[in-house]
Amino acid sequence: MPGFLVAKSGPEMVEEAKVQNVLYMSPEARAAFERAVNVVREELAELPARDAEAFVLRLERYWQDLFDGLEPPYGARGDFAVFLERLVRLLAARYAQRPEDLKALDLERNLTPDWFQSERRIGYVFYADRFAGDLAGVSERLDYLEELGANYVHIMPLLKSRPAGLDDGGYAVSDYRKVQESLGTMEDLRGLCALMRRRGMSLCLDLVLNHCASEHEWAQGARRGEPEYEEMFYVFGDRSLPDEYEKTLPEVFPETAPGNFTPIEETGKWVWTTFNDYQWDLNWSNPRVFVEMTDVLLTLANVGVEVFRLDAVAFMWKELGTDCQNRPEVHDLLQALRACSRIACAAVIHKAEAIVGPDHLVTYLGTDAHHGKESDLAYHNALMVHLWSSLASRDTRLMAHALGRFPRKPANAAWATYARCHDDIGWAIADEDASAVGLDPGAHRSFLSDYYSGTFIGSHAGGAVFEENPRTGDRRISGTLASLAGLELAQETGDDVLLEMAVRRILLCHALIFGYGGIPLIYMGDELGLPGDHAYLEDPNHRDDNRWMHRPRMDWKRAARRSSQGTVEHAIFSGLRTLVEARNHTPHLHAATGVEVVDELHPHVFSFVRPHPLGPLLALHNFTEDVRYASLDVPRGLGMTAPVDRISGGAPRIMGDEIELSPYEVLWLTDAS
Ligand code: OTU
Repeated sequence: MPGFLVAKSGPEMVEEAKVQNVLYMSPEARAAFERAVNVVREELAELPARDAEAFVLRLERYWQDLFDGLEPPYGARGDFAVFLERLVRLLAARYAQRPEDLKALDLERNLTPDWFQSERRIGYVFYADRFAGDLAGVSERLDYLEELGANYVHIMPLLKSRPAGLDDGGYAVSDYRKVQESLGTMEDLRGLCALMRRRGMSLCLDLVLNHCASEHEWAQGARRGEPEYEEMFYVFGDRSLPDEYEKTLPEVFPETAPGNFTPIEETGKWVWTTFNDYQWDLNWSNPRVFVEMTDVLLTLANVGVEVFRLDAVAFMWKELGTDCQNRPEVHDLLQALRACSRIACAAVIHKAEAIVGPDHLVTYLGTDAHHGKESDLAYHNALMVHLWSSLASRDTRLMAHALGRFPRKPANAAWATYARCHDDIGWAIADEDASAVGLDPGAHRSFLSDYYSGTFIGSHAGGAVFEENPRTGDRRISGTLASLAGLELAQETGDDVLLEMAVRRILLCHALIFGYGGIPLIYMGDELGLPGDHAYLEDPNHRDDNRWMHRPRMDWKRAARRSSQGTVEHAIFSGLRTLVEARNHTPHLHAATGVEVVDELHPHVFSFVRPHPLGPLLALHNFTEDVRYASLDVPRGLGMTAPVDRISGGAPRIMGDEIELSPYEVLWLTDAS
């Protein structure tokens, strides 16, 4: 065995080694590792020696991460060693079953660990049924994705969900080992993954690990009152503890699913349900849950899934007297889970779905001891929120202030940037950020809700309020990109100027998420300005959840217009294509390059620098429908003597000492000299 143990000593050296990711093993971890290796050798005896050795190397490389992640939540248990052994056997067994082509991919990804940070990685997100009918239909639409430039493909929840209609868009999974029948089979999924892989596309799949459906076999066992299944959830004999917890718990769906606990009809007990009453929170303090979900993850990885979107991770650990979100143990568990993937299916990466306040967001990419070890990707919720805030106020000072003081992310991780998603928009703006630029935080959030639900006079937006919470005053917002950007209103009223501005706004949204760093996610239909879907009101399973208004069906007739000049579809689609081309040829936009917000340049032009060894890139975004002039001092200060805009390929328009920006124009300036 290669001697990886670093020859350093003393507690400071150890701390340094841990933070620097240098291979270090504590004596406890080393002892456990020696035991694990014996188990592994036994389990992998049938494999070619080189394969077994590769596994052992990965096990050694990630052992400390795994150990450090599992020790805090489970280390005090008497059965910790037994649990570790069970987990290691599982990792080895799933690795042994991993198909040859995926093992080759593991190697390729080990050689190119920054594959997902590349400026050439572009995401597209859709529901299989709404986009193409089913998985077979999706495989026939891969040309469309390729035409758009997408190579990171997130297909919304597609595993078997609860039978009776209401399933939260697939986020109530009743069987993690089956594909929803109406979409196809596990074999179809395997085939689709292989097809995509050949085209250089990676499939991202949701892994809903905070909860499962009330119809899942584990939940069924709990309903029968069987202790081993009850222990996989948070089950209470009466309301006393739930009432204690409720004192500090927020509500995610206050209108449609108030409270956080649901009675179990069969036993008269209570079960924790953060989301809907049919979504039972899994009890991650029980190591069996960890083993079961890891098994699910590795099994799906062996089918060919490359990216797991870990749903609602912020809620995975509960502690009385807290809001039961973002607990330290969540980060331990996520680090351990990622170590499992790195060991058994090295190609796989994890994306944390934690739609949390700005102070917590970056912790999901790993901070402090978790630095660089937690999730490879996380949604940049704050960027999305400030994008809409600045578009409404036509003022970028709050955005520049908030993003300017945003903590740095680890260099080996990346944001998933997006302008909107399948969920609502919650105004996650820190009070102190709003106050710092002279805004009343509550009043500003309230303005944004008025603006995007279209009640603010002069608003061009046509969204709707989602799950109003009278207790907190929160009014989250639903709506398609087209409706929030004013395209729907422009088309309804035949207002050409509004139409032009809306198209420009849509392109600005995309330019921002393309330039800021990380994988930009295009939500299906936004590449064509597809309007919202109001038919959801006629579907009894959807009508109480207006997020369905922004989950439309693909309109392939409209899509066909993308090649007809003069249509809105052409304007947006070709505008996006231009951005894709520009991005593909701009190495400055690799996610390992930092982002430095330029705070003082202009109150209406959001600007940032991507400092790169090739020279800086300066991105300017005019957030208004007026022509704006930004001082040349900033590009000059960056040493640019002959700035060129990488989007248009031409020189920017210079007026005296200023750069002219047309309404909603975006420039990516680098120096051509
Ligand atoms: C996620 O949502 C999913 O994206 C939603 O579609 C599901 O309804 C939900 O989980 C339950 O599975 O948990 O960490 O504004 O952003 O519910 C954040 C609320 C989540 C959503 C939130 C989110």
